[in-house]
Amino acid sequence: MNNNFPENFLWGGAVAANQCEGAYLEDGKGLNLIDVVRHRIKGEIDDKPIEGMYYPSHKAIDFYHRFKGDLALMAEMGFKCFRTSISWGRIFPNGDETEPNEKGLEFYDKLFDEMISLGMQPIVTISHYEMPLYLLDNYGGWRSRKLIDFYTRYCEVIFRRYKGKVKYWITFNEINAIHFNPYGAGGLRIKPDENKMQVIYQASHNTFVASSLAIKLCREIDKEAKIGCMLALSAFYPATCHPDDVFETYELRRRSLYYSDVYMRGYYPNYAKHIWDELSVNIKMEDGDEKVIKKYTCDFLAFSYYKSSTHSYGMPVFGDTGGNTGKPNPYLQSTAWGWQIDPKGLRYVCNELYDRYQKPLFVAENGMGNIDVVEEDGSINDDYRIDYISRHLMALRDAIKDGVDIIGYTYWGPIDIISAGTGEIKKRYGFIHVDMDNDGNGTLKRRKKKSFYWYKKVIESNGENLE
Ligand code: BGP
Repeated sequence: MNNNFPENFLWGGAVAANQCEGAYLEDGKGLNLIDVVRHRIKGEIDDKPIEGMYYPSHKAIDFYHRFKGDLALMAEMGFKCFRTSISWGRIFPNGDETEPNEKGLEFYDKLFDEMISLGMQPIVTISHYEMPLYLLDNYGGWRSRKLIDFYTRYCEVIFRRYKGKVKYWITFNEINAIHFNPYGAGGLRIKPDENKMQVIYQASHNTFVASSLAIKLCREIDKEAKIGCMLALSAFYPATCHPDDVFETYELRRRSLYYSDVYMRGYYPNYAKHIWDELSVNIKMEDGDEKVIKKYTCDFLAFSYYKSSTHSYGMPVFGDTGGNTGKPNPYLQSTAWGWQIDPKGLRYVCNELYDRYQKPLFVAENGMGNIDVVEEDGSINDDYRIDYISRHLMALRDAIKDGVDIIGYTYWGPIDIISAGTGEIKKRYGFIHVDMDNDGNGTLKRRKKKSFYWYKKVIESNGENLE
């Protein structure tokens, strides 16, 4: 078979600071919004950490202290890149200071230097479901325009500091997830008597301006670096061919593409006004906002792809990222967490996005969360994960043959980490197992799974060997 992955294809894996680092108050770090979340799926969010309660992010998998060993394992698999995020609260503990925390900056110097010495390109998300808790408590998160100044100050500091080391930046993780995860993606606590959509769309506008100003800074500071956005863009299908299902699915899909349309094209799409009117949203813009958004668009579009969902007419929820809003797809199987496994959907989405923007795409997340069993001899035979990735990579190869420009693939969770959606570690994605349970007990010992050896071969063969 012909090898259709480009020569410099960026093979690797992706994690996020708040899901792996731990060391939640070390070296001057301030509390992050996730540091007061106990069990994410039950929505147990405290005002501040309560003594005796378990908060998964506090220790996570202790990547902060173990990153050298962990990165050595990634290098053993042959990673060409490693995607992680900077914890904003390590650099600006409260978020509104004028001077950064040197110790926090030093940590990422060490981390990026280590990656580079191992031959891995750092791909860095500036805000991955986090901000200093102080910004949420005192400014209301992204509902406040003041965040634009704090965020761009933070960007300027990290762009200057890591110039030449980081060549790929991502401004926000899954920014469209602000609709189903307003707390994590937008730092928003929405009161029951507020127009939720008003808050979300205004906060989104503030992030658009912030992102464009970050792109401006990045281009001024480091001409070599590329900077992009990142969206949750799993596939979204009508549950039937009934025209009502088809059209409403299309409309709901545009609630996500709204974000990439602004980021990639530099202006609000024609259908935006219709959405705002329908939801009684009135966006407050300042002079110059539209100009900035227009002038500084993204170099590439990164996205996460895990599954596909279906939608039936009349189910009024935010669709493509929040799960099925139609009947389960009878042609697909699901993971233990109910995520419908759909490799062809990845090819579909790659084509959909490339047709629309004609700019390079980056598959920044794709992976399978499952319960893994450690056998008596210590082995972990995760054939289901190998099968999942293998089929998704074949679909990606097909998308490349279709003519789509794809620059990289970072498998989500190359090492077991805390789940963003549920706070569990039992939902494991890794090629590397971490000995820890949902309550934080365990030795944290790292162990290679069968998929570790398999992914190594994939990279070695530049995607030729996918069986
Ligand atoms: C994405 C997030 C990640 C992540 C992944 C898997 O939405 O960007 O942070 O964890 O999904 O989700 P989960 O951890 O809920 O299984």
